[in-house]
Amino acid sequence: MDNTERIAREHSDVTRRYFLQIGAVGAAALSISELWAAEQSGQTPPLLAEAISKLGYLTREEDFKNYGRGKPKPHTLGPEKLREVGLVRDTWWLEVLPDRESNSEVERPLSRASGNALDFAGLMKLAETRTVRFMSVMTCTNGRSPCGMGLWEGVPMREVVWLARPKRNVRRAFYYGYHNDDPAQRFQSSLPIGRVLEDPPGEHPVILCYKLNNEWLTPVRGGPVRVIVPEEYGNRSVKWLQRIMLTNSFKANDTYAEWNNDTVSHLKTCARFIHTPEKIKAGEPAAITGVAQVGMSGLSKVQYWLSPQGKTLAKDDPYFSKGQWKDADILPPPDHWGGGLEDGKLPPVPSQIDAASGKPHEWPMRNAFAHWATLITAPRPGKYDLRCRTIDSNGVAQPMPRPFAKSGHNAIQKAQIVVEA
Ligand SMILES: Nc1nc2c(c(=O)[nH]1)N[C@H]1C(S)=C(S)[C@@H](COP(=O)(O)O)O[C@H]1N2
Ligand SMILES: [Mo]
Repeated sequence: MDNTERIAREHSDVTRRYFLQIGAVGAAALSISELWAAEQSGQTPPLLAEAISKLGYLTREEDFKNYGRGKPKPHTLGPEKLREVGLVRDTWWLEVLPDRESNSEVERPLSRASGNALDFAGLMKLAETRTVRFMSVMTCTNGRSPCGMGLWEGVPMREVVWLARPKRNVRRAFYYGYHNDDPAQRFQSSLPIGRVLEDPPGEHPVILCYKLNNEWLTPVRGGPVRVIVPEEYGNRSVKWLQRIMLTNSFKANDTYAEWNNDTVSHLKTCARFIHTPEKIKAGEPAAITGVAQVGMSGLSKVQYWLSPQGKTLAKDDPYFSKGQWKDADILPPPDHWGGGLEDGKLPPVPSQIDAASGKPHEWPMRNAFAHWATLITAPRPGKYDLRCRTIDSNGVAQPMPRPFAKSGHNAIQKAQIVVEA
C-alpha cells in the first residue's frame, strides 16, 4: 500500500462515504465549503461533521514509514541486547561532550566516564517543568509522501546542553544514536547552536523526544529518545540518541550530506493525492482527496488540473504555470485527531491548540499537513492527467519542480484517470 494511502486509511474511507452521500442528496454540484456553510446553518444532514469527526489526522505509530538504518537495525535487537546497549528507558544514557577535534570549551561535560551522563530519570526530572508537545510531520528528503504526522513530546535539547555548561567556541551541535558499536554505521546530524538555543517566533523547539501520540516512543520510532527538529526533513531527527557533541566546526557534518543530500532544507509546501478514481463517467462528479504539507512558505491554496492526455502542453512551461488550475477545498481541523489517541482526544498542546475551544490557534498548521478534497467532472470520455499543486502563503506555486532534487522531493504529482461514456 502506498504510504499516503496508509496514512489516510480511515480518512479516505470516510471521505468516500461522505462523497457518496452528497451524491445521494443531489448536492454534488456544491463545493465542499458551500456544503459546510449549509451544514453549519442546519440545511443539510450532518454528513460532514461525521466525516470530519472520524478523520485520522495523526498517523498511528505502526503506520509510520520507517527509515532507521543499521545492520542489524537497532530496533530489531532482542530485549536483552536493547537493555545492554542502553536502548530501554531503564538503561538509557546520553552524553553531552565537547568535540575533541575542535577547541570547544565545556565546563561540565555529561559523560559516562565521569558517571554524570544523563539518564532517563534525569530527563523526566527536566520534563516536569520543561516538557513540550507539538504536532509536526515527518518527511524524508527523498520520499514522495510524508512518513507520518505525529504528536511529539519531549524536552528542548537546549535544557540538556545547558546542563553541560558550554563556555567558549561552540558554533554547532552534532548528535548521533546507537550504531552497533561500528563507526561506519553511525547516523549523524547537526544544527547551528543558535537553532538549539532559541526558536523563531511561532516555531517549536528542537526536542529530545520520548513520546509519540502520547505513548512512550517505541524502539522502531527511535526510542527511548530521539531528536525531533520540527521544521526540517527527517534526517535531522536522529533516532536512538546517545551523544550530543558541541563543536566549533562551522560545517554540517551530517551523514545525509555525505549521501548527496541538502541537509539544511526546510520542509517544502506541496500537495499529494490520497484517493483518485481510476475510472469515472463523463459528466458525473467524482471525489478526489489528498494531503498538503505546509512547509516553510506556508499554504494558502490547493489546486488541481485535469487535462486530456495527448494534448500538447505549453512549451517552456516546466512549472505548468499555464495549466487550467482550479481550487480544491482545504479541510478544516478534525474533532477527532486519530493516531490511536483515546477517543481521538489530544492531551494539552498549548502551543497549537486553544485549551478552551479545543481548536487550533491557526489552520492549517505550519510544518504539519492538512487534508484537502474536491469534486471533479470531465465532460468527454477519454484518458486524462490529473495534477495537484499548492499555492504557498506568498502566492507562489509549489512544489517548484527543479532539475536538481535532494533538498526535499519536489515534483508535481500526476494521476491518470479514464473517463468513460
Ligand atoms: N539513528 C538513525 N536515525 C535516523 C535515521 C537513521 O537511519 N538512523 N534516518 C533518518 C531519516 S533519513 C528519516 S527520514 C527519519 C525517519 O523517521 P521515522 O523512521 O520515524 O519515520 O529518521 C531519521 N533518523
Ligand atoms: Mo530520510
